[in-house]
Amino acid sequence: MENSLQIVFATGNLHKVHEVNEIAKGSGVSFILPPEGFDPLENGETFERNSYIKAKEAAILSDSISLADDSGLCVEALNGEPGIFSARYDSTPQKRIDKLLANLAPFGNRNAKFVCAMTLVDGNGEIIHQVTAECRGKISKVQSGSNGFGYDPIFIPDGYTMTIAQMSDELKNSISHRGKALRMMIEYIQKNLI
Ligand code: ITT
Repeated sequence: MENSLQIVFATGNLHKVHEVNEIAKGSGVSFILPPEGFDPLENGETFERNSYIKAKEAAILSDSISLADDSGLCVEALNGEPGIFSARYDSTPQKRIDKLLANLAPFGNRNAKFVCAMTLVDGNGEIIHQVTAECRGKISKVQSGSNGFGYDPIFIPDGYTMTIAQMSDELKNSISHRGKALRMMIEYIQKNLI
């Protein structure tokens, strides 16, 4: 591609980097990991704030345009939990799934949504653009599938009868919170930055 832009993707989660590079294929935008030492203190109270904190830390470390994703699963009957604490709900991915299924067991309402906030900052950590997207669905009674990561084995998106972990990467990326957010962000980047 004639015009292209490499952006630091401010995360320690390799699944996210893999997904965003798949989603961005052919767009002229690609993503690389932040430099060593990237260890932001995610003490914001919203997905938007935490994505800004991560993007800013990566930009200052790398002196380069950076994008961060802060995401999580919000369960209606649990008043939006685990929400911004999705990665910290318990000590391992399997324990987090078990805890969520146990906490939700007494409830008939299994509605939930994945949320993804993305913040793009310049090399000084100043915000260039911010987007938020959702993927709505339900929490399954039992886990199934092994693709993806995190809570994918217990999330059934609206309009489907399988969990995200039973989907191909392509299908997940076409409907996911991260796919929707990144496509909006890439549209902005293509119009304004390359
Ligand atoms: P970074 O902060 O380094 O980016 P992280 O995994 O800690 O990595 P977050 O703080 O944004 O990222 O927490 C996101 C958590 O929400 C993630 O660890 C999963 O538990 C869950 N999550 C987010 N997106 C998901 C997805 O597409 N599929 C399944 N679970 C997801």
